[in-house]
Amino acid sequence: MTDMPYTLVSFDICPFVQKARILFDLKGLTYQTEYIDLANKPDWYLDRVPTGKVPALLHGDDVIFESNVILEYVDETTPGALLPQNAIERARERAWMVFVDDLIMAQYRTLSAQTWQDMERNLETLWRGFERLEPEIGMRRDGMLLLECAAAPLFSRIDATPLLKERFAERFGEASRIGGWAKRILSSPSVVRSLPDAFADRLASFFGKTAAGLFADAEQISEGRSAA
Ligand SMILES: N[C@@H](CCC(=O)N[C@@H](CS)C(=O)NCC(=O)O)C(=O)O
Repeated sequence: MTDMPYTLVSFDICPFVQKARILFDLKGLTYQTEYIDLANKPDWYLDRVPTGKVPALLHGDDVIFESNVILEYVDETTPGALLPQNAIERARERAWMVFVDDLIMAQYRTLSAQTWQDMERNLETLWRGFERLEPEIGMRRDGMLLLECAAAPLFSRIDATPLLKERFAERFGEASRIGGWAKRILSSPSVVRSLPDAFADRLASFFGKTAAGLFADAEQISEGRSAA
């Protein structure tokens, strides 16, 4: 089963795709990437993937969709399981992965906010989510497990967005659990390799036109603040 080639259907800056890229790298698995245009999805994709979203994993005749399901499938069918053996620990890991998905969506709304107020509201949702995560992080062992793969896209985007980076450092110093966790995740070579070239520029050009000053220079940011 595992000797069949994998194809990951992708969009270059999709956070959900990034999770799968990290896991493939952690496990030393090779795979092909097929990019599709999300604004004009090919018929073959819409026929095979009911949600029409990326990522999807093509493996032999099978199509696996939903990033968390892809992570579990790859983890289960390849050596070196990352998901815990114990049922309750496995359930906790899965539950927090779903929780983190909601934070990815809050971050997307932050980056695509049309107004400063909207940006602030969604950023607060993201920060509160991190605060809820803190006790769980305190109980985790070191290393990259599936929750770290799932959360990494949040920290990659904070790190690549000057305003979010500054705000994150103000709210969660490196001495905090979340700050330390972020640092550990961002320093994983698999996370570094999961990003497309010129990621920060790519992100800025994708969101730049709509983000409420997030990618603008300092002067525009302070104008945004006073207008809020
Ligand atoms: N719950 C899905 C979310 C995937 C998702 O929202 N992907 C976005 C790109 S980052 C997408 O395909 N958007 C296009 C669309 O919704 O039609 C997962 O975890 O795989």
